[in-house]
Amino acid sequence: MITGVTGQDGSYLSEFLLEKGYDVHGIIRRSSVDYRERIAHLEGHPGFHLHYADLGDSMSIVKAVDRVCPDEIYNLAAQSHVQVSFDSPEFTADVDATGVLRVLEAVRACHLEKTCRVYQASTSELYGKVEEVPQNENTPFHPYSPYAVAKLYGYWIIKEYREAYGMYCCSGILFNHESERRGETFVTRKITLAAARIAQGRQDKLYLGNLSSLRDWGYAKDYVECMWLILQQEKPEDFVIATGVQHSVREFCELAFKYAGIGLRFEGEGADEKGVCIAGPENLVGKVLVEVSPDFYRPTDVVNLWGDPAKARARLGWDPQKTSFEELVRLMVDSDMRKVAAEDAGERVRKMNLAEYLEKGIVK
Ligand code: NAP
Ligand code: F7E
Repeated sequence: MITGVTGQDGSYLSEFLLEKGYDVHGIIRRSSVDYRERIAHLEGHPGFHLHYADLGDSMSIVKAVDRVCPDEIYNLAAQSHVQVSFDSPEFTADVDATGVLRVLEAVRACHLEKTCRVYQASTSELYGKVEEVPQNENTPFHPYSPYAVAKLYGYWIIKEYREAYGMYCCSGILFNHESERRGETFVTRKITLAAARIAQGRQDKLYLGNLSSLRDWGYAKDYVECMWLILQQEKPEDFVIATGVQHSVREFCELAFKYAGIGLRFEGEGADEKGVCIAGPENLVGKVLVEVSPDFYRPTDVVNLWGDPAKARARLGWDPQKTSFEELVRLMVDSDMRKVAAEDAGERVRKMNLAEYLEKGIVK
């Protein structure tokens, strides 16, 4: 069972488990618009099933767990946007903290605590205002946003149920992982989409917040394998999952624009820093393409995340360098270049259709 199946990780994990021959039961919540594009290609697969439930509604979770009787639960559902957690702290706490408790209690209510293993999507945000660099499983936590504080509860309640009830439940402390399916308001995807749009003349400028923030960015497709590996160990334990390589938002931006065919040079400091086009299409050279907008600053920002994946490498046999930073940026930019080009083609078709409809008097 996967909660958060419609999200970036849920969609990759579903593919991974289906390939292993699992029956996958995904939890979805009702929405007035269709947000299932990440899993649309899986619907209809004989091993793929969907159930309505909500992490804020304990009865719905109990009913889903009772119906499915899962061997493994991957609890990926969350309000996962750190900046949004400052605007909706209570909702974030309900889903990201109490939601974890609801999943654990559902397992107990269905008497599955001896047979059902639970994976909890913990996060490097727990290290927050970091107390050491790089961070490993023994680094003290210092959460620095409502999101991180909620996730800290999730981490501890998983540990508590492991010790109190002997349940096989553990946390993967995952550092940032990105992909072509990353939500469009996370910084990496915001950058790759903007680079593709600017390169194709569809956007003038990109506004970002803290360019100096440092992250350890990996590829989501590589990370879902670790979620599974963590649940296959003899004893339940927590693991840090990271690449062990750190880059700034500024570096991500330079590389993404380079892969989109645009040379960028950053000039100035703080809120006055700007990314100027120094190479690429003639009409762009000399123009400011990236600017800082304090709207994207956070009340407290986590600025130095760098993971030490030694335990995962040694104990899970996992390769943290499977996809390099350069490959990650390249595949995200390539995907967005195609996406933006397809949007163009779609718009051309719509315009052609409109012209035809106008001609035939179907629309006025
Ligand atoms: P994501 O793309 O934002 O997906 C979040 C998922 O949670 C979506 O399927 C969403 O459903 C679902 N969800 C939200 N609120 C819910 C609720 N009340 N009830 C049921 N489902 C709900 O996140 P992601 O990047 O895949 O991350 C997966 C998990 O890993 C999250 O818990 C996140 O906090 C954690 N994490 C992520 C990273 C990262 O870098 N990606 C790193 C560390 C930890 P809708 O589609 O309906 O909104
Ligand atoms: O920000 C800075 C921002 O929103 C990264 C989630 O998956 O990973 C993710 O959380 C950094 C921050 O991810 C913009 O201030 C600058 O320092 O892409 P992000 P995040 O906050 O690290 C962790 C591990 C999770 O667990 C979360 O679920 O980039 N930044 N300018 C910006 N960030 C955004 N979003 N937008 C900007 O314009």
